[in-house]
Amino acid sequence: MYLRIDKLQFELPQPKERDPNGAATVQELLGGRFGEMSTLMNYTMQSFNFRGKKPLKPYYDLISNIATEELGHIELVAATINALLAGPDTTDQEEAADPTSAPFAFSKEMRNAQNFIAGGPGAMVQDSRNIPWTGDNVFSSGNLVLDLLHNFFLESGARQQKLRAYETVTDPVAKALTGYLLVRGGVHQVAYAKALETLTGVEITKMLPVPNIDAAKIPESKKLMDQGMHLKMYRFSPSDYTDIGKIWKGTHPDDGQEVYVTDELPEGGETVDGGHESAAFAPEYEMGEIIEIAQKLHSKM
Ligand code: MN3
Repeated sequence: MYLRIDKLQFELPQPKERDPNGAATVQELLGGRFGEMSTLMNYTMQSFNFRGKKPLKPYYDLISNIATEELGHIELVAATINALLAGPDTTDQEEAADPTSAPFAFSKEMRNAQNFIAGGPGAMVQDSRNIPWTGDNVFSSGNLVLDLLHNFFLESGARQQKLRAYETVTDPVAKALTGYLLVRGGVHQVAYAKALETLTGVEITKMLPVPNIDAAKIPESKKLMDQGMHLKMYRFSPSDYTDIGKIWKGTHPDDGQEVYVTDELPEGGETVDGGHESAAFAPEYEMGEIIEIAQKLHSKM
């Protein structure tokens, strides 16, 4: 079962301006083949299907625990897309409330009009071509070595695409997100390499860094690496998945520093509130009326 904490794993800056095409690029990191939906559902399904949870506990613990972190990553990516779709609150309320005006007219020129028409605006479970994420992106073979090899490849491809997304986006919120995900994805990539080494003896970490990204050259990533963010594996459970440290140990192949497991949760940041879009009837009723209804419900309890 899952517990849920109403925070983002990482504090995102405020967006500078509404940037729906930037949001369309970031959609690749949510619903693309190498996006966070894919890492989440691959590791989740592999953990559900895992054979030999007791004898192979360190591997089961590792895959399950990383799956939980990925759940927080889709939350972060969705928050970034929402921040880019909304921008700072500059809506002309009078124009927005007038149903004969066209406050969303600008979205006709945007790559993903569905973010507005279906989302109100909001993140969609789609890639940067607006194609929905599919379960075909999940590989769960029942063969542990093959699954781990797939996961190492998935994280490697994901890092490549995160870097390209970083090179595409301009808003600070999208830069911060991609910088963060590059560092955390790097942890997962190294973890699967270490897991494969313990099982097969093949020195997979010698293939790193692949792709050859020096994350320390990316300011948003470097700031986090200076804090040791690339060295720690969070244990997302109060008392379970205790054997991840049997794999996540030794040195980091990039800089030789000791890696470690921590029971402290990420400091995190506030969730993003999309606010009220009168033009989209989202949420229905005026915000003031909704607050009034909520207060009435609250006083009855
Ligand atoms: Mn991830």
